[in-house]
Amino acid sequence: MILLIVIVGVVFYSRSSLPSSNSTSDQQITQSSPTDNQASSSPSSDSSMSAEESPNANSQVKQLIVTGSNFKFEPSTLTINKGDKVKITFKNSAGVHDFVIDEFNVKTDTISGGQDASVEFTASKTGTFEYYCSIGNHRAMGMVGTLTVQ
Ligand SMILES: [Cu+2]
Repeated sequence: MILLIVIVGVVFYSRSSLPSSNSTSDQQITQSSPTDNQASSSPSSDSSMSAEESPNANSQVKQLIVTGSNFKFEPSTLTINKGDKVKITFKNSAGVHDFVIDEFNVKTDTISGGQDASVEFTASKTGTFEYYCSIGNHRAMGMVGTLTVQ
């Protein structure tokens, strides 16, 4: 009886120890695979970061389009951030107009309908500034808009 119990005990022990040795080898496999993934994924994430940086560097100039007509600007409000380099393309759809922001020394040529003119400036200060058409009494007739630098 004692011998049988010992045999059963040995068999049971060896069976229970076998799966445990298998599971440790499984752990080694699963431990090594995440490090392989990290090693392979980190160079790809680096390359994607550098790929994102170069378009950002190219798009540092903020492009805005303002359309002018008799006698309004569209849009009549613009919002940019302090420090932004801004390029405003003034598209004149009808009449003879220009586009002026006194505070940033912005003034396009006077252009007629169908033409466009662009100006570039850096929004060096925060506040709300008026852009307007300086031709005749156009400003008083509604050719004004508000530029907000936040
Ligand atoms: Cu005008």
